[in-house]
Amino acid sequence: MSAKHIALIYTGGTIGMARTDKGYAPMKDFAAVLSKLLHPVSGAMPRYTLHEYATPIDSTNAVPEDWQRIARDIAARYHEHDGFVVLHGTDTMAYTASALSFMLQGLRKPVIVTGSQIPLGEVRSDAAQNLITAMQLAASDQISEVAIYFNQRLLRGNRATKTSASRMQAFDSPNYPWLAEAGIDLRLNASVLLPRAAGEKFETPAYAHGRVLPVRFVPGMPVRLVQAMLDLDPQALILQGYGAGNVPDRDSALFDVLRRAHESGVVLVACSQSLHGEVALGTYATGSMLESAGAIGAMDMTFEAIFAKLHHLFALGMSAQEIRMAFLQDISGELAA
Ligand code: ASN
Repeated sequence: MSAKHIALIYTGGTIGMARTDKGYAPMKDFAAVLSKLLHPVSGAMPRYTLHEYATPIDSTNAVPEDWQRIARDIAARYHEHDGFVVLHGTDTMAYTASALSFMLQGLRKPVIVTGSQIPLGEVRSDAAQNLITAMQLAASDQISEVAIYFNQRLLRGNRATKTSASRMQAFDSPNYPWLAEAGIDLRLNASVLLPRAAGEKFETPAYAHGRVLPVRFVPGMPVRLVQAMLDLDPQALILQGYGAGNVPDRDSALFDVLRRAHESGVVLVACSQSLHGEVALGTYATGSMLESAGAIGAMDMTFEAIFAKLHHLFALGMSAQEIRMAFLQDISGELAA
């Protein structure tokens, strides 16, 4: 029997849902279903304490304040437990995992986020396997970071993205190697894990929402759409361009709008619609235009990490100028330094 004691934080998601007339919705007796599932294997598992949210949510409904709540709940229990499993919906799991990695810096214990594609009680559910392995990983002495465990893969949380709505293999980390593979053995890829920090540095400032807005470019998109976004008074725009981060430069209207936004203090971040690779704004004239407008390239960060990192830096009260500098510094392994 493992002497480890982990905390299971149940926030919602398909893993804890059951069928209703309107489709899957959070089930009522999650704790009982969980203990029935785990009882037969308890000898091989760490001890756990369940912390069940009173109103579990479909993660589609999550807002940045929910990320902050989870981080604060982990921080409050940090010294009582050897590791943490966060049960969460898959839809926005990568956003939450990214945000947790920025709030819970310098972790010296594992925080494993998991969920499932099919609810716990359904036939062919992936919930039990994901949960059981996540719990074992949460008892590991070698992991000191926020990671997503899903269908035999352990991925860095702030490098992961949901790549499939229907496959059991719902997540990947296109710009970073998997941290572990769970086949017959649990094989950790030690060389790519975050080294254990000298000490924790938790920052859980009050997160706001609605001020970091995405603009996804499509061929022929009117510049007025970008202006309409700016009229919503954002603190930052994430410009999802093509390939290396390119956006159209055929006429100067887009440049003028972006330059004005930059001068008025909006943080402009350029990223790519491509899942793999990194932003290089100097490669094409269409990318250089963004640089001259004042945008910064998001290097090889995922969209989810960019979004969460901007929320984090704004919540810390930084100015636009400070954020432009801090954004390109690595916090928790989210970018290639
Ligand atoms: N809509 C669900 C959620 O994100 C999807 C899932 O968990 N598989 O909560």
